[in-house]
This record gives sequence, structure tokens and C-alpha cells, in this order.
Amino acid sequence: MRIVVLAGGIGGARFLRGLKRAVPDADITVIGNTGDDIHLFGLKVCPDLDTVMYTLGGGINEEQGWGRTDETFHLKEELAAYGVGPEWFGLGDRDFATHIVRTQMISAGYPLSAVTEALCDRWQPGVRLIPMTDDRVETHVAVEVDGERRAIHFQEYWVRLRASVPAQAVVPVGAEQAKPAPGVLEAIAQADVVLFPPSNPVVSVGTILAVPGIREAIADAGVPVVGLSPIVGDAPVRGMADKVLAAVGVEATAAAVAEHYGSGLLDGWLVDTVDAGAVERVEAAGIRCRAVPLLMTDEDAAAQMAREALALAEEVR
Ligand code: GDP
Ligand code: FO1
Ligand code: CA
Repeated sequence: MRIVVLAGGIGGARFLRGLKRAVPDADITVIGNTGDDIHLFGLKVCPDLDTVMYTLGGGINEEQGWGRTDETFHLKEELAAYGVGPEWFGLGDRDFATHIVRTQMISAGYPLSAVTEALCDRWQPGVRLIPMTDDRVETHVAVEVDGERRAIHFQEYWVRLRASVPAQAVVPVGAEQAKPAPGVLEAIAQADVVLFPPSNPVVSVGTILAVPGIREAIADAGVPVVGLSPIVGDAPVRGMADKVLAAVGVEATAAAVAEHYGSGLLDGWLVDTVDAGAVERVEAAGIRCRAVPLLMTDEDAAAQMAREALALAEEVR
């Protein structure tokens, strides 16, 4: 079975670990969000690609959900001693190596998709991980600071400001001009099923869908498209999905997120059992819906979610 998954960071990565366990023989292609990418200290950092690669490759810091296990921060401290920041972004020594290799290869002329493949040679994530695009896309968030509207990088909004001010708009800068990376449209066209993991609907899945051609390819593939809600009990399980959903005028509920994707894209939607009351509303929007446990407390729970998603895909096929 060929499965395509549009993934952000933690929510996408943990779901993928469950999916691999649920269907070990499946051929899984992951289209990764690169809108969170940021250039720091002259290096290109791709948080969501790395979170997927480290999680599936066994190198992730499990408690944090991002960054490397067994990490130290000597390099960051030395840079800070020179007054070189930003200090608010936690890049560890082990993680730095990934960004150095990536930046070196990009400078030598390799596209990000080829670089990601090379990095995955080491980590062997057991899936084909492709960035959504080789072109530069950067998610910016419009906020009001001292009465003035400013656009800041998504990482600054989330990591520095902890989403403490309202997001007035979310803009994937460069997305309109971006082309899907090699292999993205082909994987979608050849897929038996497309899954939206419980990733952020705005700054992860939404950014991937903003690359021209990807949404259309999914709609045209003629295969079941099934998503899992990242909103449980009217709140994100973690992160700032409520803040960025508000910026695009969508309430932070499992039903509203399904409607936001819409029946033109989604065939099936899983909500958590605490949101069973939302099933009727989602089905009224033309999307088949089931309520099942959606908390990825461990790999088994994530695997069970993956099985439910695939079962729903068979129902709507
Ligand atoms: P990020 O790039 O690291 O923010 O990760 P993603 O975009 O892939 O996923 C973020 C989303 O995952 C958040 O909106 C969370 O609410 C959601 N999430 C995290 N853990 C869980 C979980 O156990 N269950 C569900 N349903 N959603 C989760
Ligand atoms: N998230 C944080 O909350 N604080 C950090 O200092 C931080 C550093 C970091 C470094 C590398 C990396 O790959 C990810 C990192 N993240 C950090 C996570 C990540 O930037 C965001 O949580 C997600 O992109 C949110 O969607
Ligand atoms: Ca992310």
C-alpha cells in the first residue's frame, strides 16, 4: 500500500511512527513542511523535516519532541559569549551538525530535496521524506507591537513570543511562486491513500497545501483523503494551533478544522472521543467522521490511530 502523509513536526512525526508500526510493509512518502525553516548563524535550519527525521530515526529528544537526544549547548554558549544570537532559539551541538551539512550541500548547489535524502541516509527513517518544495518559503505572522503592525518569522512568534500576542495574519511568504519538490506530485498521483496527521492545520498542513499544485493533485488523485484532528476538547493538544486558527478565522474545534479543509479535499475525519458530539456536524459537511481516542500517549496509541485512519479510508473508498 502506498501512503502519502503531509507532515509538520511533532504531531506529524509521532503519527508517522505509529503508522509505520501499524503497517510495516507500507510504502510511505512524507511531504514535509518547510515554511518553518529559518536561517540562523548563516545556517539553514529545517525544524519540521528534522523532527520527522530524528523521530523516525531514533535521534529525537522524546520529552521535548524536537531537537536531538543527549544534547549539549556549548556552541550556543560560545556564540552568546561573542554577543552573537539569537539566544531564544535552542540549537544544540549535535543538531548543529545537521544544519552545517545541509547548508554546505545547499551552497554546493544541491536542492533541499537531495540534501534531505542525503541526511536520511544516516537516519534511515523508513519513509521517503520529501520537502514540499525546494524553493524558499517562510511563514510570517502579522502581530501588533506597540500599536504597530509588524510581520515576524513564525519561529519568532512561537519560540520567542510563545504566541503571547494575537496572530492577525499568517502568510507563507514565497509559497505562491514555489514549485512542488521533485517526487511530490508523482507520489500523490500514485498514492492509494492520503493522510493528514494531527499536524497544525494552518502552519504545517496549510503551508504544504499553499504550494501551487499540491492541493489540486490531492483532489485529483481520486483516492481517500483522511485526516486526524489536532484539536481535542476544543484546544490544541500542544502548541499554538488555536492562535493561528484564529488568524484565519477558524474556531479551535475538531469540527471547524474539518470544515476548514472542506469536503472538496477531505473524505474522512477522525475526532477524539471527547469530541464525539462533533461527528454529526462534520458529516453534515459531507465528510465521513468517526470518534476514536486521538491522544498519542505512546507508540501503540499512535499505531491504533493510524489503523483507524486506514479503516476509515477503506470505508470511504
Ligand atoms: P509542530 O510542527 O512541531 O508544531 O508539529 P505538527 O504541526 O506536526 O503538529 C502540531 C499539532 O499536533 C498541534 O496542533 C497539536 O495539537 C497536535 N498534537 C500533538 N500531540 C497530539 C496528540 O497526541 N494527539 C492529537 N490529536 N494531536 C496532537
Ligand atoms: N522549539 C521551541 O519551543 N524552542 C526552541 O528553542 C526550539 C529550537 C529548535 C531547534 C531545532 C529544531 O529543529 C526545532 C526547534 N524547536 C524549538 C521546535 C520548532 O521550531 C517548533 O516547535 C515547531 O516548528 C513549531 O511548529
Ligand atoms: Ca512546525
